[in-house]
Amino acid sequence: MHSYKLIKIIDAGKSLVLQRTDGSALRFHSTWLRDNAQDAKTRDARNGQRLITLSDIPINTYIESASLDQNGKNISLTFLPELKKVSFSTSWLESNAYDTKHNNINGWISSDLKTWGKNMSKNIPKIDYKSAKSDKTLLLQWLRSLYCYGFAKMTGGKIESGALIQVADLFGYVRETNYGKWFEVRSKIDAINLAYTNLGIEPHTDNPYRDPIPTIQILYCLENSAKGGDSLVVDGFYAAACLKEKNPDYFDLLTKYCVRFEFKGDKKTYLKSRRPLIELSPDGEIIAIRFNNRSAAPITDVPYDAMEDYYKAYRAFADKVNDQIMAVKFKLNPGDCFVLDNTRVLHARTAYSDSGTRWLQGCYVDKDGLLSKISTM
Ligand code: NM2
Ligand code: OGA
Ligand code: ZN
Repeated sequence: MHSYKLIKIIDAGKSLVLQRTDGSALRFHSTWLRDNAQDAKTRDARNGQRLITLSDIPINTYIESASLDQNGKNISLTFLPELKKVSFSTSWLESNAYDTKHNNINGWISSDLKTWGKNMSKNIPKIDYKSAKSDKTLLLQWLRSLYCYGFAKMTGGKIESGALIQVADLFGYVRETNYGKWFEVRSKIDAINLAYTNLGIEPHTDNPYRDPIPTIQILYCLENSAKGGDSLVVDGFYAAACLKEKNPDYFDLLTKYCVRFEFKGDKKTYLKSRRPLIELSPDGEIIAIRFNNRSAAPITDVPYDAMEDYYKAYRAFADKVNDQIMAVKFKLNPGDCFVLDNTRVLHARTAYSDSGTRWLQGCYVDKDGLLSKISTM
């Protein structure tokens, strides 16, 4: 926390400088300050929602006078032509400052997240269902890990159909899709999706053909006596970061061009999307990975002259994602489940035998609910 000693109006009232005791400073524009005023006429005190619109702020708004109180904790401003008086705490200004270093190198990852490879096998974030239900502190810790690593396990849940919904209820709301509120993952004759066979499935994210994609996935085990059928998870952000490190040109290609994903299920289902394999925000943050060989449609968004390199990049990323060193592997027991951030973490399973049984149930949950739960707990 910095301390503040001086406030100065510059640019004929169009901006304000807040001078720190250490010599550094933060600048704010008059329009920005006016728009973010926190008085009862500008913001609703109960829900924090803004009561004014931009057109309520005069286009020529400027700061006529500014003062900092004795202990440097609050500033008071007067805006003209409204003749509006507004105050801010310097701590609020500091935590909302934008006159700071901006990170806009392509491929940065939020500092809230920790990336991982196989080494995470020894300390997978874990909780048992009973503690999650009864101990708020442990639940919060587990939810934070789920957010930070994009993956966490839960053990000791009920061994009954639909129990996964009780896990979803701990932190969010189920996203219903054409697969239902939840879906049965077991080997079926005439499977409408390869997930419903006993074939191995390489690391993938679910439903990239959907827009928006499902953000959280729960895979819950009810039976697992078959031979094989191990589960694997891979941190897609880490895989992308490794690719960028080793071959930045490949990384750029996968972020720059869209691919198409498609899925035709039953007669009523034909889903399509167009997005890059590695999605960046406009300022270069890695925000989502989409990777699913089974539902990738022909690539038509890469120009002829770039296609050969694009495939090289795609292959390099696939090799990374399939590299043993990336994967955390485990076998689920009945009553166990894992939860993952489907915008980031890929999952896979090894093939399994016809002898014995394997029965998982899966569902999707929205990630905004998880973040809201963490913020309000
Ligand atoms: N299931 C299990 O995205 C996919 O098509 C993977 C999804 C069918 C809901 C499988
Ligand atoms: C899925 C899937 C993995 C498994 O249902 O989406 O990838 O372990 N299943 O069966
Ligand atoms: Zn899947």
